[in-house]
Amino acid sequence: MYDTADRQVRPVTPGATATMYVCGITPYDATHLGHAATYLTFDLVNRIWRDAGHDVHYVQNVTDVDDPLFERADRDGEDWIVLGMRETALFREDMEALRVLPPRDYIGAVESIGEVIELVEKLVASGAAYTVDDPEYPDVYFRADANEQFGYESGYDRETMATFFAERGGDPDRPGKRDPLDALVWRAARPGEPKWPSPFGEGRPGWHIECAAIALNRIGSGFDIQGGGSDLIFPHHEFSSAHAESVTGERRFARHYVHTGMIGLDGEKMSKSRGNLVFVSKLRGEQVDPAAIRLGLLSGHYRQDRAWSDQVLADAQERLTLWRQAAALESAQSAEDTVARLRQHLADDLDTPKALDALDGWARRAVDHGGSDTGAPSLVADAVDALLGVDIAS
Ligand code: 5CA
Ligand code: ZN
Repeated sequence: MYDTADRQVRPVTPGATATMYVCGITPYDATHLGHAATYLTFDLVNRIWRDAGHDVHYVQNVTDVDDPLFERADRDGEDWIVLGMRETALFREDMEALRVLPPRDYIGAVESIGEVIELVEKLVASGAAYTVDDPEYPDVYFRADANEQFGYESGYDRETMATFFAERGGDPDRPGKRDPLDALVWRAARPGEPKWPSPFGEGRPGWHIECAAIALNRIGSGFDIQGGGSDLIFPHHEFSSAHAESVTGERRFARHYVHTGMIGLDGEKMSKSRGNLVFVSKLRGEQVDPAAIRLGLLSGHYRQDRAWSDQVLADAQERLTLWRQAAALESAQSAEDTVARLRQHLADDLDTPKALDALDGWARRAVDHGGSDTGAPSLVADAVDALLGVDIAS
């Protein structure tokens, strides 16, 4: 897999139990195809590991305490907890429809406040975090310079960091910070905001610390893969790693940092702020086969920013029909080679375009020319089911 930190493709080498943490949704709206593409990517990792005989400990969070939830709940006159619960339930239904294997631990921020507080206490005790001098709102910040290796994950220079920090939830202009890049780990309660008691006063967790705490307490330091979209490279993954490394004293939180490209529509990244969303639940409502959504999203390489379109879906539907036709045959040409190639391509940084091509080749030939191997159609169907998560058996 390509590792963002080392900027190269290198082997993932898990032990008997492979470990992965993937950043989950912020549940204030329905799951769109960008989210889906990211979780499908890590679902392939999960499936490849299982196919190779590993036990997999997969952890995912839900950012169910955050500004977008409060804003949406306010707008709609709803309880933010109820909003988060409903959207999380819809997300899980969408993932189930797409046949994404569920994580072993699925943990909300609401459930992990105690863990966050413990982690912040350690950071404060070691001097890695400090309280700003503001009696009204004594927020706690993590020092960007707490670890000497800071910056290794993104590899960004200071200017690029400053840009992304400001764009992606950071607060460079907050008075009282020692460095504009210092990251919020505990936010003192503002009027009307949800709050929990803590040794640093009532408040709520910052964002990066949530993922640091949830991962650290379940799969520890040095786990195999930290995953998410490329929009999480900085500041989110840089800081969640830095928080964790600061308490463990180890230089590297995750062994691989894996980031997916952004799915776009009409030339722009699919995002709630742009409003150009295609929801998984909407497509399901229109009776689109989830297997076609899945194949459409897997038809491009996961690291590539790429566009969703009606054509992508139509091509996927056509492919699915061909594969199902082939899988329904009494017999076909032998398929051991095809299955071996499927495994090889997936093992090569999840090269799904080549994997799908190999299957197209087998299916086209099977349908056009047939063959005498009676086990081949079900062999392919089983492999496609297990490795790609697509059910083509009739
Ligand atoms: N709750 C945080 C992570 S801790 C969060 O980023 N939530 S999210 O709902 O905004 O995004 C969930 C996941 O979907 C993240 O990994 C994000 O990188 C990914 N994502 C968001 N938009 C897209 C997109 N257009 N294409 C691909 N992945 C996307
Ligand atoms: Zn996260």
